[in-house]
Amino acid sequence: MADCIFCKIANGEIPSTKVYEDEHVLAFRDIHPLAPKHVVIIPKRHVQNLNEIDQLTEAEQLALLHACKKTAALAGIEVSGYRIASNCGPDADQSVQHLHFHVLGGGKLSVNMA
Ligand code: DGP
Repeated sequence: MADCIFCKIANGEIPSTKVYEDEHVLAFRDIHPLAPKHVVIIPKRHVQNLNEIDQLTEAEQLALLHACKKTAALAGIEVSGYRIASNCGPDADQSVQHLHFHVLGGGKLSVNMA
């Protein structure tokens, strides 16, 4: 998508601090962290949000799920704990219209984070 920030991050047009990458997904540090460790995981191919996840292949969907676990391990929070969140649509205040999962951890999380 031409003017999608996360597509630009996925193809290297906008720099990011990469945490994890495979052929289907990219995980990078959130620019406005809401927790001591805050990483965003995206599919490299554009879909708007979870409502469109069927447009991704099963391999891409599985890669997203596995990236959650791998990202938590790489961030060093797999034992202390973490939260996965995905804002979908207006009532959830989804601000970037490219499917993404927030990985939050590194300290006690409040209920309204992400
Ligand atoms: P959401 O509200 O769920 O759509 O979250 C979008 C997140 O994306 C938000 O926490 C900030 C982050 N974000 C937006 N633009 C950029 C960017 O250019 N770089 C990085 N690293 N993160 C961004």
